[in-house]
Amino acid sequence: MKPFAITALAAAALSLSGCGENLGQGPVLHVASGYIEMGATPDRPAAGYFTIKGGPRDVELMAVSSDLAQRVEMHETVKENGIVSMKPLRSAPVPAKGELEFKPGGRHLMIWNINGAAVRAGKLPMIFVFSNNNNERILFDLTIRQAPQRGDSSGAAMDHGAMDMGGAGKAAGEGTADAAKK
Ligand SMILES: [Cu+2]
Repeated sequence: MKPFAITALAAAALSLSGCGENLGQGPVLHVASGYIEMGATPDRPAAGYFTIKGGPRDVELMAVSSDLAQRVEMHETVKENGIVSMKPLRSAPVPAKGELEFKPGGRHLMIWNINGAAVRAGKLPMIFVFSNNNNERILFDLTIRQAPQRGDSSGAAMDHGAMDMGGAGKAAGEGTADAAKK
């Protein structure tokens, strides 16, 4: 078992140096990756997904925003009695040395009216706000992808026009957007 343990340690060290930061000092809270998928039509919100790696302590992701989008909300997709709906999230936990993932079919960002220049550039600069260190802010560019053209199930899962919104109060804006499109 010893040789295996040593190999695992070496691999861990390699992956740390691969990040190019904080060698030997333990984990640092950071956004590891992420992308945005545009809505199926221009009047629909885009969806954002990302992975955040936790630091030495548990923290909460309190908000995500962008100067180049009209509005950004954190949502959670929930399935109850076979019915899929979305609920606005006030915050999301990033466990110490763990990971917070926003991904299709789960937690996601909804992003309205992304600036056209950002869409053409293929990336949206975003601000992630955390509960630690007086609301630490981390800047990260999310890559922008076009909506999938096929009607596959993962795309359908993010078709918010077809979903019931939970938490009616905070979701009123999205209802308005949907109504305007009809
Ligand atoms: Cu949503």
